[in-house]
Amino acid sequence: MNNSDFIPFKPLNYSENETHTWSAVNYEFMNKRRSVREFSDRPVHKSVIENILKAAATAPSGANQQPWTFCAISNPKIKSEIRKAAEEEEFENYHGRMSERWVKELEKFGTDHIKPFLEIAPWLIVVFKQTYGLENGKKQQHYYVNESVGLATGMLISAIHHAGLVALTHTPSPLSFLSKILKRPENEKPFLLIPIGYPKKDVAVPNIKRKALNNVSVWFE
Ligand code: IYR
Repeated sequence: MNNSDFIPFKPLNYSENETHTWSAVNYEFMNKRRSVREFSDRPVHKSVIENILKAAATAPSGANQQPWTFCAISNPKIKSEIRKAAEEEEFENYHGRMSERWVKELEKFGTDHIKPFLEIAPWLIVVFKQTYGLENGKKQQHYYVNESVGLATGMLISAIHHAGLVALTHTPSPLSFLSKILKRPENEKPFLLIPIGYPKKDVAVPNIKRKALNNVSVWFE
């Protein structure tokens, strides 16, 4: 390998027992994460959001290009604008753009086109994918953009859960209104809209089950 700058990697060096314990502890912890649609308006300090975004931005990415931009919004006027635009799109979705079957499948989640959480949650994070780079005004090809940004978003929702907060990976569609409201450059496309905060007191979540391991894995030993 030429022109490489390598540094020592510091492994965690767990014992077999520790590896087992931590894998189990983490599973129990991750299994407590749920998407929440009703938020408290309790504020979350900016430093918490900064830490969460720093954690997300440690995700692996194609050629380490880190092709993501996270917009963190607490400004009430911008949140209202986003809510208004999202509800306009979602109205069309629930009244014709989604198939009847799709709307029926969503019934168990109790969703509709009205999205108060976009104003109530103290923070909205909009994840943008950079379809290409624009450093020093020069276009740079990006690789595996969806995979990279999907990984970063997974780590983002895990970081939110670690902080004891809740989130919704929200998908108003199409998302292009976010580029306009947030005035993002042409190389960035909106990927997901994620309200973050504390859950509303005594909030209930749909009684859904995770698929069993043997339904989601195939083993070749
Ligand atoms: N984007 C709409 C509809 C929706 C679609 C799916 I698939 C969901 O899992 C949940 C909602 C909305 O946000 O209401």
